[in-house]
Amino acid sequence: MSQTKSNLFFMRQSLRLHIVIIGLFFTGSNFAQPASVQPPLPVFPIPSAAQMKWHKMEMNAFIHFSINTFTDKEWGYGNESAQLFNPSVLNTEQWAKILKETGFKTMILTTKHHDGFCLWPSKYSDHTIKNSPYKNGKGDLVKEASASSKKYGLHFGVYLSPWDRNRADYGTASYITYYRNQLKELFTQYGPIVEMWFDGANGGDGYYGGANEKRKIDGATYYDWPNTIQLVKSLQPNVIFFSDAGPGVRWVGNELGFVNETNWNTISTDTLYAGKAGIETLLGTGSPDGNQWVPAEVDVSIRPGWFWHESENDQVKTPEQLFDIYLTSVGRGSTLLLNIPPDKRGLFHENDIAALRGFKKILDREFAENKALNATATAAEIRGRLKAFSAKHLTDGREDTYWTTNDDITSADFTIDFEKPTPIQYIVLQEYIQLGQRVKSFTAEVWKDNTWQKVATGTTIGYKRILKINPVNTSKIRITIEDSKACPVISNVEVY
Ligand code: FUL
Repeated sequence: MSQTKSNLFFMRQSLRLHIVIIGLFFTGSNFAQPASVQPPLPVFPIPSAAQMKWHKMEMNAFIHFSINTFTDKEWGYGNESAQLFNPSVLNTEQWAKILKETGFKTMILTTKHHDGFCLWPSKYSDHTIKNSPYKNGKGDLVKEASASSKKYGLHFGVYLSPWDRNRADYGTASYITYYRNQLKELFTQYGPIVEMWFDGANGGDGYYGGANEKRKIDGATYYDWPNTIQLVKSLQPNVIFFSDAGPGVRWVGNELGFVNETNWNTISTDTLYAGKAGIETLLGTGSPDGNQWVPAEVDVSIRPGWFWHESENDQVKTPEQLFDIYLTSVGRGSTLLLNIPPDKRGLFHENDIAALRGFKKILDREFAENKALNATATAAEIRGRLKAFSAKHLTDGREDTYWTTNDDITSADFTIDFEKPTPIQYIVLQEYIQLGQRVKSFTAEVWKDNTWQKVATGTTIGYKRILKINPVNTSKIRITIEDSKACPVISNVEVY
């Protein structure tokens, strides 16, 4: 081939390649749009990488286990003898194995509850497991729990109660140093910790080293959280902090297993602090104009109490109740933190195990086959008419793709076509929250009797929204985003 000919050949080839690329990018009919259309700009605030990881966990487990397990109490006074802590056949592998099997991603352990007893041999206290009969004082339950979590592929988290009814110096500055020293131990000796639970509870009275009195602290200032958080972050930068006010995740405002149907991951934390009166409602909804990304975590116990009590063995939530809780937590865009308290033996009780397994069975049954996967999805509004933003990404089963519209659109719909009548009962929607939470209201319709029939209306979507509708046979569904803070960005739709 001569030089000129070969140049021509390459030019032609390159032109062809460009046409193919441009063709791949544009959806058929509107070939004339500019190729410069960019993804939508984020609507701030947006989740951090660690928060994003937390959203994807969906179900985590809380383990309340301590001296209260042996005294049949919910809140120990702080004067309990360490000798009382004596589980007979404790096995953290049993906990981890069951949690893994039933779909949980993290184990968060109460390393010290309000009574002050430490489940690890802290060198800063005598009120610890080292003065208990467990393993003749040689045991370290934080170590065992973190090792079992690792073995079964679970993340590990810790709860360390700021309120300490055992310590003589609770309420003074030296207690804050003590608390921080304990955090240093936890965050340097037990591997990666994904979540740190700062409990805002403070009931006032306690043993306090023998003072037996009522002590109230100023929840807004006493703990000096910014510096405590800084300290922990310097040891493990990716840890998510739970407290009423975050900054990683916020309390949901109740312990009943639900977040509000309108659930914004955004909230302004400037005026929030753990224990502040009357903030429950706000915590349950968040606010659309909040200046921080602090999603709500739904903490609830599988039993009436947080700790195990023999008298509650027959009050374990049923698999159906747990599934309802799943729908009002994960199904409303939050993460579920379900507490399963081991019994005096140091094992999950048989009734709790049966409930967890039953719950998992319901999940597997109800969400057995995603009928929307790879189904035809269409939308009139597509950002720049580009394939990169087309409706097909709603059903491609990928987390990193999405359907979105031009910037000036805040109301738009899309349709998912199953091609033949299909029985459905659940519609799952997910926003691409990496670009911010946007949707304010939407409706869902099904095609029935040759017309669109409304089956659900909703407000926020967020990380995930599961709509449970009356079972219906339909060949297609239509979702209309009625209102949105900015152009909607939807990453996933599933139908069961
Ligand atoms: C509350 C505590 O007072 C309960 O005992 C329990 O630990 C729960 C998760 O948080 O504030």
